[in-house]
Amino acid sequence: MRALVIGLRATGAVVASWCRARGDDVTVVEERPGQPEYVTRKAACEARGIRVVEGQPDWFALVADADLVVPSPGVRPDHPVMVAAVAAGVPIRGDLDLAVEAARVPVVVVTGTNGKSTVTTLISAMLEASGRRAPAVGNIGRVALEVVADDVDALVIEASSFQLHTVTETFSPAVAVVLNVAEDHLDWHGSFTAYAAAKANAFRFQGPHGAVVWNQDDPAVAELILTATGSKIGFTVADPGVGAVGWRDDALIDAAGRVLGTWEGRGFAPHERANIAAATAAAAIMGATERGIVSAVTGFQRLHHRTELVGKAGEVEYVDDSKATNPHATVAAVRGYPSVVLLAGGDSKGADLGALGAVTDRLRRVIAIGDTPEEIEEVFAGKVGVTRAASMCDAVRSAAEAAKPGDVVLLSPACASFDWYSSYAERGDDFRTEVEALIGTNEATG
Ligand code: UMA
Ligand code: ADP
Repeated sequence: MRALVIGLRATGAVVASWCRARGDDVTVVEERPGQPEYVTRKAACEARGIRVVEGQPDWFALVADADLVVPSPGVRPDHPVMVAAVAAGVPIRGDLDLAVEAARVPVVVVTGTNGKSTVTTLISAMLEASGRRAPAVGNIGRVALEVVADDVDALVIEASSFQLHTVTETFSPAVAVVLNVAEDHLDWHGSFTAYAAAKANAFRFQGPHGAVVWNQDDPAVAELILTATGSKIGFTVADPGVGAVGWRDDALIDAAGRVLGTWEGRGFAPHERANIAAATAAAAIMGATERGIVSAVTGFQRLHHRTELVGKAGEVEYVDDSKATNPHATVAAVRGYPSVVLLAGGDSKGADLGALGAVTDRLRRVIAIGDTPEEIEEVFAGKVGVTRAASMCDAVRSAAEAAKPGDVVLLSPACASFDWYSSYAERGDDFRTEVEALIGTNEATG
């Protein structure tokens, strides 16, 4: 097999070595050499007999010499290599497609616009607490192919829409979890229909033996799973019907109608209840014990940059939700608090920020960050006052001035960070730094 791998970063490096190890003749192309640790990755590839091509090659010639094209997740569908492969009839398979086929243990695939990392982590924790080795891999950070040969009992894979775009009919996870579907990555997929279709690939090839865990509270998910061929297990933040997982007040109810546990006073936000119910449904199908599930829910911690408390001054809390890179995530975050000063804005990736209008009743003021504050001003015109910020320092100071006792100052931008930062993590770290500078590190939490 002659494999053509595109991109030499986290995914490309693992895919190229994996293909080489099974005996493929491998070429890997990196269009932007010079990324951190690129030289090391290139040397490791060449030491294994992998050919490395840099810059802009003749894509049609490379594809003509290939039996398989494996793009990194970031390679767009309209990239010349994709166009050339489709034209030449050369199969395109993403890293997750190869990993799920190669896996020797049952696989859970978690997808959705928001909550993937949280739910992937929770399912893994529930299974591990039940005595099963079930690492969390995929878009969450660890390339799935790197662990397919490990001695584990299950794989819990976070799948992005980019990765699901490039799967084929062998992609048949035991469980597919569909958390929610809302506008995101439209600049990449071209339309909401194409984005939703990529999400549906999580269960598209499952057949009758697979199971789909789906969000009963999300009409877009309900519509999407109409085409699912496996069994369907719903989850909800409300009292579940027969066969679904949900909540009765603070009690988590399993698909058999039993109370698994009660978390009174824990203050889970509505979207966290959804995430916990989804993870419970998936973990139970995979053989998690009731004790394992309960112990993981009790130990649940918000992940870094996901509605994470970073400071408190007087009666005002400062919360970092920098991972909210689309309006759906920001709406969920705001609904977790009664009164919010919101820091929002950045690169909207083609999404309609108008969805933020759904939470105006909880917003005391909005501080617009990023290069396109006019997009934020337009959403809230005549509803909530907006202050433009020239920097994160400026934004945090304006937010502190606007906040009243009991308010939450929430960084939940609804946008990608790339106009001001290199990543959402850098944006969240900058917010924390500015909060600490403002209120003093002694009072900052975390
Ligand atoms: N490249 C090209 N040509 C292209 C596109 C990329 O040569 O057309 C090169 C880049 O220069 C880079 C390499 O390909 O050197 C690949 O970079 P990449 O960022 O696409 O991918 P990886 O480093 O392999 O990381 C990917 C995911 N990145 C993306 O989806 C953009 C990581 O998710 C993931 O953790 C990792 O695989 C392991 O599975 C990141 C992400 O931002 C965290 N995901 C998006 C999200 O969560 O919203 C989807
Ligand atoms: P993903 O991996 O899909 O990006 P994360 O768990 O990293 O999901 O959370 C991303 C953002 O979405 C965070 O801002 C978080 O507060 C928010 N979020 C988490 N779960 C949900 C959910 N079920 N619905 C809406 N927003 C959510």
